[in-house]
Amino acid sequence: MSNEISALQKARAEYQPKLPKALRGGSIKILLGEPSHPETDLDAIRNLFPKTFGQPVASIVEGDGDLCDAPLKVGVVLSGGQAPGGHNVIAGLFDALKAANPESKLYGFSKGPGGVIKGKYQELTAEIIDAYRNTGGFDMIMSGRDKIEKPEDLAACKKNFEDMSLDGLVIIGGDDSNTNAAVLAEYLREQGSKTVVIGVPKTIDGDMKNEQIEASFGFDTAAKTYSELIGNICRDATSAVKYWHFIRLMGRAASHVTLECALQTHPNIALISEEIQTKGTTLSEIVDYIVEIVCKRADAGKNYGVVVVPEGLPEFISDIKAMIDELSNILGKDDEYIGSLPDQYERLQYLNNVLSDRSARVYGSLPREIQEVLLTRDSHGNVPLSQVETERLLIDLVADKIRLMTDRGEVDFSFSPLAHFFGYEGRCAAPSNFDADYTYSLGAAAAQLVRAGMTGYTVNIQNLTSPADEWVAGGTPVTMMLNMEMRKGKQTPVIKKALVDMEGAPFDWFAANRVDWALNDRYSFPGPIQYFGPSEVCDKPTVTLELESSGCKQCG
Ligand code: FBP
Repeated sequence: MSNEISALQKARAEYQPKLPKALRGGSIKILLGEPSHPETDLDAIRNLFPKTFGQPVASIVEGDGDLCDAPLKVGVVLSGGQAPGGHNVIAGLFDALKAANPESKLYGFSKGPGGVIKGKYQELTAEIIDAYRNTGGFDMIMSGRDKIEKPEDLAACKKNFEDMSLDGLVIIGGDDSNTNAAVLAEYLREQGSKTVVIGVPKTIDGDMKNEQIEASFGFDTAAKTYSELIGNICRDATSAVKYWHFIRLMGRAASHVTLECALQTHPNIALISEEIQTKGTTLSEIVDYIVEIVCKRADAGKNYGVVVVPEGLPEFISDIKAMIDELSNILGKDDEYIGSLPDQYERLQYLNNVLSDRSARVYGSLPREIQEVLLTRDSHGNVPLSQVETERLLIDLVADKIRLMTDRGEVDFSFSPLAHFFGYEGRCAAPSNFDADYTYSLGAAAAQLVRAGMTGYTVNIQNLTSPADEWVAGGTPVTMMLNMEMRKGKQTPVIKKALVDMEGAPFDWFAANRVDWALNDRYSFPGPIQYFGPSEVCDKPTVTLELESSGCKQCG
């Protein structure tokens, strides 16, 4: 690493992540359960994944198994957005491979799946690994958002793996990247390749979770980092007593990050996209709700407050969602033509003709910058929501309404809003103890699945609210988590994103408290992540994870 090492980095390099008992060095075996199947779209998924469909769920336990002890060559790649703990997955993988056989080699593919396709890699030595232990970021080998999907990409990967004599590839990524892992695993098995493919659940968004995967890594650290900042802003709000802070939080479609930060800090308003979708709330109703609270607080002499907004919100407001879906279908067919139009005016003219009247009206009513972002998709077909400035849109609409009410003599106070976006600030934070331990364990478990020659699996670590000692590692067949969704106008197999469960304990706890938080100042100040000190401070998991495992005692 070229940069000078900070005092914290130096001390943190010494931290030895905790591991579940079964992964702590003794002999290991893999227990296999019943054949698995996805919850829906069984036939479609079986047809697309004939070689890897139906594989059993696996548990890694202590005992004498026949895992490979010969030297292995394994590749690793980081895919998609950064998430704290990625380096520790690699360190856990490295240490476990070397412990099984010191002659084993680990190769890091650079800049994401694109590096796998191009065959760009370097051997990861102990010296490289040691420099990145317990650090945030993905800078050891960097990341990228390419997708291994075209037949020529799959063939290029196979050839590279043959040239390297690679036994396994570990793909560290979110739902889309783990889906990609399944596609590659299926292809390689069908081609008779020896290379197995294992996925690791990564994303700060917290939306890659299900019965098998309790949490994606990085969510804990990112949510704690944002919560520290929100807490600081709450304190500033009550000190200056003159600003309304509108804070948009990263997290893509799901509102897990926003909900977790609300549970940690108790802002006056938190919008949860999933609730807005369930209730069919319109944009103007959201604005009315915010204005009502702003006015009530002004009546009580509190001309300040804090609003948190999930970045995925636009996709959950019924009229905007319908318009985005229509746009996705149109882009699936006419992407190149729309891209070739000289300016936004021309694009608007064209879209006016092809969108339904309602969607054309909604699209036309949005600010130009948002219109332009809505015409782009990433390689997985997602709208790049982190670029949509929803907090500013809400500020404009709320300010307009308060201005109107002031003109009519209905209210008389000044509304001074400030906009913030917290996203990239949290994705590369030094991993919390939880994420440092969790990711190191995920890496160690991935090594065991590769040693067992398993393919098309995502690593899982369960029982996460208990001490690491009691965590249980295993593997979940990716095909078990798939469903068919429309992407770029085409039915595509993808891992189902976990949205906030409206019946779940985290949402219940929030819903039971939000009226109190809206009008009274119940802010909570979590402060910065602590790496040294009492376990109840340093090892605490997220409120979401705690409530999901213990239920909502406070809600009655
Ligand atoms: P992943 O789904 O790849 O983990 O990405 C997470 C995320 O941070 C989202 O919350 C955000 O919308 C997106 O990445 C931003 O993408 P980019 O890094 O390409 O700007």
